[in-house]
Amino acid sequence: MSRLKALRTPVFWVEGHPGTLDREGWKVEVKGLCSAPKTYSWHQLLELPQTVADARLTSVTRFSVRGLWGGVKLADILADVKVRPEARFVRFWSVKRVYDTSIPIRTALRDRTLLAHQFDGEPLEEDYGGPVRAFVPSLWGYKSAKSVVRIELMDRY
Ligand SMILES: Nc1nc2c(c(=O)[nH]1)N[C@H]1C(S)=C(S)[C@@H](COP(=O)(O)O)O[C@H]1N2
Ligand SMILES: [Mo]
Repeated sequence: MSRLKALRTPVFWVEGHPGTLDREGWKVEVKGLCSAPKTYSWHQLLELPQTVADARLTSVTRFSVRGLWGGVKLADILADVKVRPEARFVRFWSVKRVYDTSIPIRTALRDRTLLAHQFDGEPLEEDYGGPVRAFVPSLWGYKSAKSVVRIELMDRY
């Protein structure tokens, strides 16, 4: 059993649980205000520098969970796609593209803002936003979009 499951943290999917997702076939498209837009395959994401953030996901519903969130710094991805100076917000789109949420670029560039695919060294399961989710510990949990398929760089909210 994964540690998140053992902790029995609440599982939120306002758009409905996505079911089983294809980890190996996962793709994350990065587009918008950048000079080198790119679609990352699962393996390309794993080839980027990996990091671990000891941090807490905190929901407005009064639960929080702290652990070692593993993944890629969003800052590294933004540098890789050559984010343009006029980009001011980063918008995440979840699988099925019903759930989307945006964060300011300065928050996106923080050290512990990740595209996360692990918790305490274990792969994230679908319940918790696997294969890969946004993890933004400096903002409320609803900004940490689960099962991200697209990241859009925008000049306004
Ligand atoms: N796609 C999607 N992502 C989402 C949500 C959601 O409903 N759908 N809920 C958000 C909210 S409100 C919180 S608190 C966290 C909860 O993460 P968890 O479901 O892994 O506990 O996910 C966020 N990401
Ligand atoms: Mo939440």
